[in-house]
Amino acid sequence: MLLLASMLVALVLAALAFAGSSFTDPIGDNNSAPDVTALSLSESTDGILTIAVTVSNYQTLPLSSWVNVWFDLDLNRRTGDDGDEALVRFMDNGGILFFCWAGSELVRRPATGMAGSFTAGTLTLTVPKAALDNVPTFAVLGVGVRGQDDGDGGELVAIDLAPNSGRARYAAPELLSITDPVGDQGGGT
Ligand SMILES: [Ca+2]
Ligand SMILES: [Ca+2]
Repeated sequence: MLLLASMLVALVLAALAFAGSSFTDPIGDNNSAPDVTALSLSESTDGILTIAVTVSNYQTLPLSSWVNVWFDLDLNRRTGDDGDEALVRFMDNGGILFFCWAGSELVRRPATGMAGSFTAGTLTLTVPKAALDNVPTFAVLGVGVRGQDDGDGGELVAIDLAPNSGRARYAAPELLSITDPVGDQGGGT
């Protein structure tokens, strides 16, 4: 396992090194976070939330990037992890990680019933409302994240927040739709 892990790290580092020395990359921006430009959230009558996050700078998620969707389920910034009680994370490999507040920290839970895909610059996530305690009103934050494997769970390199500050409030069954500026993602070129 250790050997496999170190081989993977070596592969990732090699990929990063290669990307960093490439001048033919048409995107040309190897450290940029996904530049979020829109986030929407709607709900179907069968209790499924559909969340769409549009990104301007990537058609597919590059290695070591992910999208976090944070939920402040009690509309209280003083409770939860920096205010939030749930986190749905869509990974560069298409996987979904789900975390819930357990009184003192976020803990990972099965992403039961959740699905996601990132195509043509848009992430579409479906999340059963039951996973969010069926609360009718909550606040949401979408974050495009670029990370780097530091051998200890990764570190953040750059992020882009939508909305830029605070959270966007959702009240069922209204459609929530917000926009975020183009080109305000962090990360060097
Ligand atoms: Ca943006
Ligand atoms: Ca809270």
